[in-house]
Parts: sequence; C-alpha cells; structure tokens
Amino acid sequence: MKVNYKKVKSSHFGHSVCMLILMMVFQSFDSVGQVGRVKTSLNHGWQFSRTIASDSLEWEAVNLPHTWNAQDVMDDKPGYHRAVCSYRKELQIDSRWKGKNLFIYFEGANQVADLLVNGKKVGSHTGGYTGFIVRVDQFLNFEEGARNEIVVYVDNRHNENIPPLSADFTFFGGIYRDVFLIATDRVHFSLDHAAKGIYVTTPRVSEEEASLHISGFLENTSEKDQRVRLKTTLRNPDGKVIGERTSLANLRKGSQTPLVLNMPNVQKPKLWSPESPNLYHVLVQVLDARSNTVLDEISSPVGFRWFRFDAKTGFHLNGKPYKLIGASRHQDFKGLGNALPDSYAIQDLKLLKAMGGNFLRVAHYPQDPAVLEACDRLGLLASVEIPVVNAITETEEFYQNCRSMQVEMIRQNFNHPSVIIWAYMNEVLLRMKFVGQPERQKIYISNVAKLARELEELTSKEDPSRYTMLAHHGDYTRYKDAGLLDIPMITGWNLYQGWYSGNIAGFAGFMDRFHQEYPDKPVVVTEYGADADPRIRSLSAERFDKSMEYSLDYHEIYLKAIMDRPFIAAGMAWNLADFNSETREETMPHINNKGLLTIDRKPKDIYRFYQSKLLSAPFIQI
Ligand code: GCB
Repeated sequence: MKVNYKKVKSSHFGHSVCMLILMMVFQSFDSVGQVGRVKTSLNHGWQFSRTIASDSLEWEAVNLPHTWNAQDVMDDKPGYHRAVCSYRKELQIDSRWKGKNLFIYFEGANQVADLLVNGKKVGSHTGGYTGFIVRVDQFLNFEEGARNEIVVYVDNRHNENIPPLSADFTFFGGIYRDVFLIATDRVHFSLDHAAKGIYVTTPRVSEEEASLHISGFLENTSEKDQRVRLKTTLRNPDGKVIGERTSLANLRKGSQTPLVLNMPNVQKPKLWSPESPNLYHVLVQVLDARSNTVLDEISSPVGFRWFRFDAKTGFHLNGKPYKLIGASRHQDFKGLGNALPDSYAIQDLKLLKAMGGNFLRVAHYPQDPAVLEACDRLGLLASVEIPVVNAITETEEFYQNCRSMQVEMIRQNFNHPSVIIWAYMNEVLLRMKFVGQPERQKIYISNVAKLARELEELTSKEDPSRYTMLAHHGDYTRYKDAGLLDIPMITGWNLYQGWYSGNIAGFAGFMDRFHQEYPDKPVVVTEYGADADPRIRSLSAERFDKSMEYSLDYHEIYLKAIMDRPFIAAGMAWNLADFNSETREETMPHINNKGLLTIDRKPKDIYRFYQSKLLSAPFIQI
C-alpha cells in the first residue's frame, strides 16, 4: 500500500479523554501455563479512525468484526467511504510468553492491510477475502507493565491491480472478520499462507474401505535441532478412537520439515453426505521425544465421500446420481454490511438446509471460515471462488494477486469435506474492454484466457482432488471464442432469460444447445434469479415488475428445467438473500433483491416454493 502514514505517536495517548478509552482497549494475556498452541480472541477493545489517524481525538471505540461502511450504505446518498482507515489496540504481554512464537491471525480485512507493531511495519496483505498471519514476537515488549501498540491500516480504495475491480456488491472496508493472537512453541506446524498446517486427503473411498493421508510442514524456529514424536489419532463420528499412529522425526534448527502421515484404512466408513454429514476427526500432535510435552497440535474434520461430475448424467455422490440444488450467498446483512459474527453464517446455512438445499456457492469470494465449517457439519456441498469478476487488468501485479488469492483460498480451506469445486472467474468478459478496437480487444481476450489457463494449472497442482469451474454470463460465443469453455473442468452458466433478456422458456433452449455442442463438458447453472420485492404483488405478473408472482413463475420454470435434464449437474439460485449493492437504484435503493430471503432473512414466497418442492418430493436423487 503506497501511503505515507503519519506516525501514530504514543504521546497522543496522554490526553485524559484517551486514557479513558485506553482503559477499555487495553488487553493483557496470562494463560501461559498451557502447553501447545494457545489461540486468544483479539476482537475486543479496538479504536478506529476513518482516516490515517494522526490525532488521538479522532478515535472511536469499536469491537471486531467491524466495517466502516455499515452505516454509510444505509443512507440515501450515493457512494460509500473508500479510503485508508486505521485500527489501534494496546496489548500487554506477560513476560512468561517470552520464548513462544506469537502471531496475529486475521481471518480477513478488506482489502489491503498493513500491520504495525510498536510503530514498525511488520506485515501486510493484499486481498480482502482470505486470511493472513504475521509473526510478531520479535517486535513486542514483554517487560512487566509494558504496553504494546498494534496499528492496522486498512485500505478499500479502488485499486486496478486487485480483484474485484467492479461487481454487483459493495466492497465494505474494515477488519470485518475475527482476529486472534496465536502462541506456539518454537516448534509448530507451519502457518504459512494462514493455512491449517496439515492437509488431509482421502485418496480412495468406497463403502467398504477408506484411506486417509495427511501431509504438511513442521517448523523448528529454535536454535537447536529437536527430536519429536508425531502422534496421529483418528476418532469416528461417535468420538471413539479408531486409529492411532506414532512416528519419530528430527527437526533441524531453523528449518521446515515436510510431514507425511498415512493412517490405517478405515473399514466400512460412515460416509459423509448432505443427508448424513458424518464427520470423523483427526488430531495430529507433535511431542518432545524426551519429555513427551505437547509442542503443537492440530485437529481437522474428515469426511469420507467420493464424487464426480459427468457431462451426461450430472453429479454423482458416493456412487449415486445426486442433483445439486442450492443458492449462492454473499457475506452481508442489513445494517452490518459484511462484518458478521459467525452465528450469522451458521444461521444462513441452516436456512438453506431448511429449504431443502444441498449446495452452497460461496460467491463471489471466499468467506468467513465459519461458513465452510458449518457446511461440513450441517451437510452442504460447496464451491468456493476468488473474486475475479467482470474484467481483469493486464498487469503482472493483477495476475500475481489472482495467483496468491487462489493459493490462499485452496490452502486455507483444503480440509473441508464439503468443498468439491474451486472456481476463479465470474463473467470475466462482461465488462468487455477495448470496444471499437478489435485488435487490442483480441489481445485483451487472449490475456484473460492466459490468466485462466494459469489459474487452472495452479489449482490442479494445489489440489487435484477437486473440480475447477468458471461461471459465464449468457453470451455464449464470447466465452467460446475466447477458449474459456475448454479450460476449466466444469462450465457454469449465469442465466437470466426472462429477466435481463428474452423469456423464461429461453433458459431450457440455451442449456440444450450448449449440451449439444459440448456433450462432453459437465455443466451447472451457477446463477438464475429475478428481482423480488415482497411489497409488490401482481395479478398479471410480467417481467421487470419485481413482484412475488413473477419471481415464483420464474423459479418454478427454471427449477423444473434443471430437474428434468440429467446433464445439468447443479442449479444455484441467485441469491440466498438480498444483499447490498451500492450502485443499484431500484425499488430498494442500493440493494440487489433477487434473494430467496430478504436482507434481514425473512423468507419470501420463492423460499417457501423451494421448501415445498425440495422437502416434499424425491427431487434430489440419493
Ligand atoms: C450476475 C452476477 C452477479 C449479479 C447478478 C445480478 O450474473 O454474477 O454478481 O449480482 O448477475 O443480479 O445481476
């Protein structure tokens, strides 16, 4: 972030008004007696300023998650505050923490964040939708009574090099997800890319037997080599230990050691599915080989399932055809913007389940970790994507940001059995650049395709066990000519026949034509929807009237067409709920109201329609 920050001087905190605030923001940690890893919330007691703060009087007291746009999208004025803003917090760290590695872990800050500890810049992160972690113990003062100042500058200004560039949602700025202080021993699982440190795969699963493979990295940041014992314990969904393995390893000082652990196969595994989300749990512990003290430990859910997408017969789960029906979701709620406590994510997914849905498109960006945790637990399959929406910028910096977002998305979310698809572009040729300059436009399109190929390759290298997908808008030839239909494993169509264009029946015709031309390409309907304002009723529903009745006709015809066609693997309504989109000026200003639920999660008639269809009929073949 190229900004000249005026230093946040500690002398500012001499003001009496500030002393009052300080008493509230000050946080100390003393849970040092514990062994292994300690994770403490840093959500409380922050100060916030809507500028690059140079004067303490500008601070206001806030808790996280927080966005500075929650209020300014509620007023009628156009636009919202896109700027560099500041967060500040004081920490006192017990001297007994000395000798530990201390990290600050941000689940997400939109969209560029710079972290300063005691006035020194110690880390930064680009991209608002993935987590990041910064080691800070070298910069902290552990002396008794010493106060450490943490400052985070967060920037949500438009930046041509960071996706998303433009999109139909509001780019709320802030530290809008949870923040933690993590203390580890000098020996710990790698926290690179803010990933879990272990990667769990289930290479072969059948009803008879399932294999479990764990890899990862251990770091020894101490001054001496260390001999450790690795202990892996697998528990079944009832919590009973069904497998244990131990092995010894030598960790060279100052190095990362790759870790490969194979557990004994599980016989007759209880399979994971949306109807029976059976979760096993694996715990990997690193113990000092001599004293047997736990140095670090990580646990992860394990779901044994296998799946495939077939171009003719759609999706198959655990060996059986299985129609995926669900919706996309934005991380957004009335009055809160994107700064949602975990319980809001869980509530949304429960609503999707209660509707009879079995699939969530996490669109258009990776969301709070609580989302996929809840998908695993509640039983929802999921696709996750990075926010390359509408257009790209042809610079190496943009490309690099896309790559790192893709890697972070995959590594941070790798262990969720609910995830079956990684995606990386949505309607990327919608805002077509260089109109009227055919030669230049050709180059642009080939650069889009080049980026797609790179991200495809990167994804299959990072995780060959999942499928890849791109979502396109209905301009078929545009994506075909660009070669974008050939690159990912699945083609997704965002189709709005009967809304933005044509009539509702045109949807089925489009899908049939695509399938005829691409009989070997698995295909899903990544979006379909129509504005639906619960205040509007109509006796003669017609396109664009935004009535409940029109949206009911629309969804009924789309759902039937999806269900009737085995080659359509999935249908995802746009959107689970209405959401903030600052540029929209419709019956509900600044809101996209294609949701099945209102922005404060009241069911619309279309939600009830899905509920009656999906819960009462054997629509979903299991
Ligand atoms: C789309 C976009 C989505 C929009 C939606 C709409 O195709 O992918 O971001 O919100 O249409 O409602 O126009």
